[in-house]
Amino acid sequence: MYKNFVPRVAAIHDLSGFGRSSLTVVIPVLSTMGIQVCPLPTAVLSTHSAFPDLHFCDLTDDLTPMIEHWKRLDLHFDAIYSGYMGSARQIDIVRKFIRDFNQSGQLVVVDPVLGDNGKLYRSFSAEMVDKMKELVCDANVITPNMTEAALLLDEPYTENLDEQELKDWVKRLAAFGPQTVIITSAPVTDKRGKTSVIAYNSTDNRYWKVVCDYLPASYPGTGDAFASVITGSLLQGDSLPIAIDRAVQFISMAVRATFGYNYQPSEGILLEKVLSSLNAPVQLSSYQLLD
Ligand code: PXL
Repeated sequence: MYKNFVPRVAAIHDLSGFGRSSLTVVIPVLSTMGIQVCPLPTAVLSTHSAFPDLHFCDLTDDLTPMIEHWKRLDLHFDAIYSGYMGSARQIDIVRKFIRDFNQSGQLVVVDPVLGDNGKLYRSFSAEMVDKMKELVCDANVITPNMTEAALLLDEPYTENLDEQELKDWVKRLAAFGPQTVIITSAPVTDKRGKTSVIAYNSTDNRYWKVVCDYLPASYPGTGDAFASVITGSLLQGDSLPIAIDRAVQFISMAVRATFGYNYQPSEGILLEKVLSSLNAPVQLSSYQLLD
């Protein structure tokens, strides 16, 4: 069997030059965690899409020739990890990539990037939502935020779901195909000033929850950092609740490192200040098993 000396990930995300999202977050996080990142860029943008007047180069027509070259090189990937798509049409190409590069024991993480705070990201349409519903079927692990979970389930966006309803959402998302569903920015209706991550693994039928403090700020790219830590942690052999704990702690630390400055949130979390913490052993773990 083929073995990479360092775990290798095919990272199918856009490259946004400014604003700390997508590949400019995925690469440093996974490299710091000792994982080789091979980017397959879905688009090149001057900035992420929250800035006005950005320049956008769609790479849909370049993906297949790039993938064909990788096939000629007979590359093997321990994980395939996708995020922001440059077009809805790309999703069929990415699905074929997942089929063609499939190998046993491979991790397939799909972060179904569609929107945040109840809204679709600029430049996305209902067609992107429909295609994303197909892409999540091919994953082992998906990491939607509440907005994306609602869009995938055709539910209205709400911040008022209780724990039982959140358990229903993760289970319904697992019915699309992925064994593991992790919903971020999930509400904690019985505690003020808190937010949570809720997860479900269909192979052992267990639900997990990690609660953390909510700070009133929203930084683009935190979802990318979260899903990247999950990918790195699972590749390092961590259990699902430990992977979630590590990702929550990393994001909390990054948000706290950023929040105290008088700073434009659109520039993203100050990732560079906290990257090295990814090398520290898990210090304190706060996950709960839900009944
Ligand atoms: O963080 C998700 C993301 C990725 N890529 C681009 C984005 C966003 C969110 O705004 O605009 C281009």
